[in-house]
Amino acid sequence: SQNRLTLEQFLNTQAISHAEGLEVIQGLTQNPKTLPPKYFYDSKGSHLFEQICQLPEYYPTRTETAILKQYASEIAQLTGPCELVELGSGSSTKTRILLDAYQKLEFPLRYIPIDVSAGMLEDTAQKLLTEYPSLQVHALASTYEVALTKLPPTKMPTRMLCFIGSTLGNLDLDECDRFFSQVTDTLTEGEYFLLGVDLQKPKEILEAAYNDAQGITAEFNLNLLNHLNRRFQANFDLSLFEHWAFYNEDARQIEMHLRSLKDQVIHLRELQIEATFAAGETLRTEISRKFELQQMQAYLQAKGLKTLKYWTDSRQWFGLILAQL
Ligand code: AVJ
Repeated sequence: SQNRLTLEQFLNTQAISHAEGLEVIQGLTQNPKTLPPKYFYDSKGSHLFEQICQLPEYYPTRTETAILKQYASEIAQLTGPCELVELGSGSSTKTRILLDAYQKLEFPLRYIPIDVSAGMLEDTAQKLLTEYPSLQVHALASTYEVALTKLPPTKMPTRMLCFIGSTLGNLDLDECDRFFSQVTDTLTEGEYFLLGVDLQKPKEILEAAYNDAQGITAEFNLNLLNHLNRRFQANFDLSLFEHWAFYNEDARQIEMHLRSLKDQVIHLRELQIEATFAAGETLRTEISRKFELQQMQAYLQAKGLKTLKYWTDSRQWFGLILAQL
């Protein structure tokens, strides 16, 4: 299977480490403190996220999976043979549903998974190669911003860029605008974009999904501090912070924060900075925006991506949109 796998790493280059160092300094010294959610996904964080996807309260994965199972063959028929490029591929569990559909139509299979967790990326790629004997994988260990500038040349008639799992919800409006500019610069006319988005729904359902009874989401949130400790030689004590997640109804977004339980000063040796937390002060680790299908289509349209078809579940909890540049 060796010649069917290419793995490229764009994470620990000097330029990227430098940029991320600046990003963390900025995030921890500003008021309010925030960090991008990509820092959740060290290898432990990626595994905790896989556990989150199985939680009874966490409906998005289950709901999107059901939509994909129902409509994957329709998607494959609409696009015809194409390369699947996926941003934030993780364990590629939902992608297998798409691969199965393309395989069933006897289309050649080529997959370009992109993920910030290099360990998860490589393990997943190896598994996929044994599960799909004709599959070619070109994996990129990278953030999606960098990956979009480093995509390998297309080897098939067309491409579909998959951004499923409502990862888009992690981006604020400015980041979203910049992201779509990059997407439309990267794709060529006629290529496809598959988007999965979590939809607006009552607050109680949303808040339960981010405050699970088993405390896995809390562990996932707190693990970001472990990641920072290792990566930047910091001294966060996880027992001195608590998980806090709520639905901000005005902004239509879940917010996840880590709240300091006391006044404390954190040292980040690698960055040569100190971050001061007052008791009760929070570090926002993630926003997870909740969308409206019509609005999202109008937004995509304004970005030059026209919706070919969209699908949802019977409760309209999650949406899947197939668009074309
Ligand atoms: C992977 C960004 C879609 O926002 O629901 C799950 C991440 N955070 N539980 C989400 C997450 C807390 C997830 N996304």
